[in-house]
Amino acid sequence: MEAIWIYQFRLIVIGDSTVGKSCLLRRFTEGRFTDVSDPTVGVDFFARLIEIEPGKRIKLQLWDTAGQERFRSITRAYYRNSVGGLLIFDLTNRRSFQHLKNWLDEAKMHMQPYQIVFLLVGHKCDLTNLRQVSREEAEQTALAFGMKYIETSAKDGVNVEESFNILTRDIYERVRNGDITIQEDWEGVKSGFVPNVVHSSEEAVKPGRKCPC
Ligand SMILES: Nc1nc2c(ncn2[C@@H]2O[C@H](COP(=O)(O)OP(=O)(O)OP(=O)(O)O)[C@@H](O)[C@H]2O)c(=O)[nH]1
Ligand SMILES: [Mg+2]
Repeated sequence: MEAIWIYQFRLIVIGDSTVGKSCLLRRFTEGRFTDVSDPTVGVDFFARLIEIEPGKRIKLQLWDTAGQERFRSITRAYYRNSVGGLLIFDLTNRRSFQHLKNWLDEAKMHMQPYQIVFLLVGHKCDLTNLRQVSREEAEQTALAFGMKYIETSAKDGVNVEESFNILTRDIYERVRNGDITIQEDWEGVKSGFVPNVVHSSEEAVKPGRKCPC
């Protein structure tokens, strides 16, 4: 029997305000982009299924956090139950790149005793003329953090699918090889939902036959 989804992963999206977290999530879950996007208040929730192998789907629960400092006490509660995260900066805003280490330290402090698999994302790659961080520099930072790196644009739809796919596949591999285990008091990974078994035609009551009950 084919499962509707074999695992559910909870992912958190973090980074400075205005780097484009909500737009990236909206593009991924709703396939649209808007130039006007209100700052997130506290935490928003998105969800999507992705197919990891033919017939095998993973449900992603996506927590979109506010980058603004005043919401930090709310957002930090979401690290502990996340298995993966997108650590995002804006390629046209050097300060958002310089703040990455602070975001990572904050995550490490609040995810204990669990681990989060992160992907570093350089966002707004469509704004090539305004770029303030080179690909090489970002790749070196990702290496130092022990993460993969990708450049995305919600506006042009560049690498949006790929970023979530890379992170989901990384987590999936770690679940399969036992590096990440499902635990009762942790929401990071849940095992799948399988619909009720449908009786085969042989088991079904045939017309004219006596009811087995
Ligand atoms: N050019 C360009 N602009 C983008 C892109 N993604 C987002 N933006 C713009 O960046 C601004 C901020 O986007 P948001 O997604 O609201 O930023 P955020 O990171 O969610 O901000 P907070 O919720 O305050 O943490 C908006 O004006 C978006 O239109 C992109 O890929 N390219
Ligand atoms: Mg937002």
